[in-house]
Amino acid sequence: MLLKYGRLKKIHIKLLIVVFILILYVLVYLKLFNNDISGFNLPLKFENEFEAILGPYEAKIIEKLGNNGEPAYLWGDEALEGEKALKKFALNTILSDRMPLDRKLKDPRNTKCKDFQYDTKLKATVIIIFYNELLSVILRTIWSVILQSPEQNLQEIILVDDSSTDENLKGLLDYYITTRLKDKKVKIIHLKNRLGLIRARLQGARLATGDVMIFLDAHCEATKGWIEPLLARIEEEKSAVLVPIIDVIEANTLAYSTNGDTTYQVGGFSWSGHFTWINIQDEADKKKLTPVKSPTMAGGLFAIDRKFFWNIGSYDEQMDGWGGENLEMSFRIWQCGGRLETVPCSRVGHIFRDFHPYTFPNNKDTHGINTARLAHVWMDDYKRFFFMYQPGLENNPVVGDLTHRKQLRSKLRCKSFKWYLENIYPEKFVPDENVYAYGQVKTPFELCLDDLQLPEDKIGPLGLYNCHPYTAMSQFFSLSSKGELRKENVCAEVFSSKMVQLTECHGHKRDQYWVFHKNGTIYHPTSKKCLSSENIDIGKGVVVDKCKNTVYQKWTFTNINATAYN
Ligand code: UD2
Ligand code: MN
Repeated sequence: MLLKYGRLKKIHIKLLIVVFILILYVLVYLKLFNNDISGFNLPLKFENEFEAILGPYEAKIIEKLGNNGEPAYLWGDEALEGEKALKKFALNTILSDRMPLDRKLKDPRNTKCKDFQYDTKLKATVIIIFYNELLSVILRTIWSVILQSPEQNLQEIILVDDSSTDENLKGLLDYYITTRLKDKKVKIIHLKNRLGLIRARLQGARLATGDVMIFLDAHCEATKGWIEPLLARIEEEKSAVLVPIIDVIEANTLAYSTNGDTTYQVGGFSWSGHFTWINIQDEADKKKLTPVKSPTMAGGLFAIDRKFFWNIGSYDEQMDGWGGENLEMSFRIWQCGGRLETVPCSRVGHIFRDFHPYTFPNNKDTHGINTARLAHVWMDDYKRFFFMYQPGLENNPVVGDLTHRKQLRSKLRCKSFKWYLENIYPEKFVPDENVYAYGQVKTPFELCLDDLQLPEDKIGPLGLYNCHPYTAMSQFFSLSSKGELRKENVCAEVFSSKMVQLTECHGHKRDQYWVFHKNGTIYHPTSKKCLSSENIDIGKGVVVDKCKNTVYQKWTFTNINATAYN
């Protein structure tokens, strides 16, 4: 008995040791592999080195350069270097380095905004994420937030370094914060692995303690009075997610430019899954200075109640890299009971770059994959249009598991995408709803109307091409209930009484009015001519011609509603 007891004791001890070692392993593993934050703790010996870099850099700043948001220029060699930098980084980095980090900007708001009193005590955590952004640009973003936000409304600024490889963004930035931004409530975390902007924002959000979180790209400048109307609106309506008017900071001269103080646009989307700017539809809304409904948001700059952010499903954590998260969040907010609004009295500048100055790991099309995820979860049957652009992603395992997001949707009892379209974005054109006819538009020779790969924001000829054996968006046209022969945003219009161009739809223009006859002609009443493929080479634009009832003027649509014929 005794012996047995002794042996048991030994086994216990051994077990304990094993468990202890296991725990140790887990701890070491977590420490090494998680994306735990590493706060900064500068080795003192580096301090002198950092000062030796920062001192001369600060001494070279040119006073009043870019003051009031005016366009700024450098001379001689630096001007040339600036041009090169613009080509390389889509940003004049040389100019930014010479410009004061706390430059003054004009107040871009509508003057009436200045009369509003916002009495809000809410505190915001401003979250700024970055990957290899220019140090001076990041610092200008931070300074603008500090200088333009009332002390009582700013809880903290959290910087999230998405594992940048640029050395300046490690020690030097930390050093700047400890020395130049002491007591300014600025915190920084350096992620150990690159997580992409969506998960980087989530990491920041997890540390936030303010009532409200405001996300900013790392190349922004906040202007006077930017934060108060955002906070005041959230105080009044916790489920309102808000975007400021996003002004343009020009990448070459860093000029702060606006569309004036009365006109601005809100967010829309294209069926290919891209964010677009759209005009406000409601005339009364156009004149309002109070928050205005926005169907979607651009994604980089927005304010949200912290608790509401988590309750409504934060972000889709399986979204990688860049892109798509903004439409996902926009649809989710509207469909699940929130509101998305643009606040015209809050304005923030953003440097719009012509290309991404960074690369993505593994060259993945993260925008496409992320959008496929949101299409599956939020767009119901309407996802058909997106997948016409991206057929390769429809059933592709790269899109990943969607169970959690679908569960979220049912848990929150979110409304359908149809509801969203009908109630929030009724002006959005649905290519196969409320139209006379849609699909491929064919000649008897198996040639089809084709947009000839016209970019979404451009105008160009209505082309002719070999019909594809599958439904491609480039050959998908609709004859709308208004008699437009159109794609998403462009309508066929007759120019110089012969040529047919795809140009922005106007809704009322007679030049964009077509009638489809039972005999297969597509008639243009204004010119009294018919759409014709006669003598048109493949890859060229079709024309209108005297109506002759020939085979060249015969067209068929894949789908026709009975009401189509006049
Ligand atoms: C727009 C948004 C951006 C984001 C994106 C879609 C605006 C003004 N900007 O593109 O915020 O919603 O659409 O996803 O609405 N970054 C990382 N890790 C990365 C890549 C980028 O932290 O792997 C940072 C980057 O440094 C920047 C921010 O994410 O601060 C947004 O990136 P961007 O400025 O290149 O995106 P943008 O403005 O073209
Ligand atoms: Mn940006």
